[in-house]
Amino acid sequence: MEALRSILAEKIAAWRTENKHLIQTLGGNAVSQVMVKDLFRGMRGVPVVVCDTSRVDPEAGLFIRERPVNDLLHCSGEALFYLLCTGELPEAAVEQALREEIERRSKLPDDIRKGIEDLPEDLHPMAQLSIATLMMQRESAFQAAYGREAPRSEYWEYMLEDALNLLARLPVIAAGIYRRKLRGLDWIEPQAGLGFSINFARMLGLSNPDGHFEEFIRRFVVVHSDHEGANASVLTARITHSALTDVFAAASGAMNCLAGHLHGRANQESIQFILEIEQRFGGIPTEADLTAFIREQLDNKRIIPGFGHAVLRGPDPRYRALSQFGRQLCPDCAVFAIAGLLEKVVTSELKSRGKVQNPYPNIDGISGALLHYFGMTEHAFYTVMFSVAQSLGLCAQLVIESGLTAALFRPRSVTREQVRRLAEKNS
Ligand code: NMX
Ligand code: MLT
Repeated sequence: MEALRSILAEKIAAWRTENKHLIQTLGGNAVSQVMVKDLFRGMRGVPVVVCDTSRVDPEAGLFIRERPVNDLLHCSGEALFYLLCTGELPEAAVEQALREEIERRSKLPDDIRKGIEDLPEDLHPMAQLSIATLMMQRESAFQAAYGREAPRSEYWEYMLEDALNLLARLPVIAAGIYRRKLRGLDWIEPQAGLGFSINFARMLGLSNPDGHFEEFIRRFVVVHSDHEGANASVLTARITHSALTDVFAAASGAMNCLAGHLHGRANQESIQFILEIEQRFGGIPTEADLTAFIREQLDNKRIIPGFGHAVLRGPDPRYRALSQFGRQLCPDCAVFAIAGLLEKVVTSELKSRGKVQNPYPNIDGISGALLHYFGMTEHAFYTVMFSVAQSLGLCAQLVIESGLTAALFRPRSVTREQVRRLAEKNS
């Protein structure tokens, strides 16, 4: 922790200087143009925030601190968090110290545990996660520091404090929701020495044949940890934080957005779609039957969950990472086989129709098939899995951002009439 804090102090000082210089020397230059269509299409492609933790190349996919995501699949959650924050992988002793620091914080306060116990069972697990996360606000170090008028330049240190508490407790909370609310079983307490990903896997309490479930969760966490700063949920967190709120409020906001059908909830919908296919065809369909079914769905304007992307234009390397893992582990299991068949059929169908900008499966088109294979049959929980992993990148971005710009996010809206006038003037 001390190592992370001191390297962050150095880096944040250097990044502040770099930002100042960029604004002084190039502050008046354009980096992009906003077209009329962008205003009506979710600002696709328009840069709105700065983020160094990761970058998404439309063709090659995700790079975490300039390293291809699939080169990092072996990483622990702690090593990844350190990398996201600082740009460097930690030495073994530093990684261990960070793990121990996070483990020390993992005991869930009784009020939060009770709060989770009292949540209604029929509330979507993402709503439960968001509520439990927001409940942690009561102990926010950032809010306490703000209350005693700590200098603004120190805010990031309190955000880091809150971030470490969130990272320590979110896997416990998520696993508690899974066990208590979805399965009616007891909590499994965190165990020292295992680290973020493996502890999370263990607390879910699913079987772990030959260590494969834990190995899967390690990879799952890496591939879901970050996807630049402007995906809908992380941008929600950054906007929320920009009004000077804490990590818990920002993360809770991100969860509400990630729970959306077009975003993280696509993993839940993808497995439900796969099971619908399995049931309809009484097993794995032939390619011809599946093609006919997909054509019918697309003709009826159905969105195929787990396909397409707002930024990626080539295949998603995160999909490849998980599907390779599944190919080694369970090539013949029905859900995995149907996911593979869908990749072939849906991609070809979407390509031939020419409307979709990315015809390939995304991460959500495979992660659920593997969770299902491992016995997690409560599909509504899948987005929670995404959210726990995403907390690594989200926390890193919020800590860094609170040390740098920390400007209130406030772009402009324009009336339809202003759009018309401005666009005509600029034609
Ligand atoms: N199935 C059918 N039609 C699609 C799909 C799909 N999977 N993806 C895009 N389209 C349609 C889209 O509705 C649009 O039609 P229209 O012009 O009639 O409105 C057209 O293709 C062009 O869309 P794009 O510009 O390619 O995609 P856009 O940037 O608007 O949306 C997504 C990106 C991800 C929202 C969209 O591809 C989608 O809805 N996919 C399914 C949901 C999903 O898998 N989301 C997870 C994304 C990753 N994540 O983890 O968050
Ligand atoms: C993803 O992980 O693919 C997302 O968070 C969606 C995006 O990048 O827009």
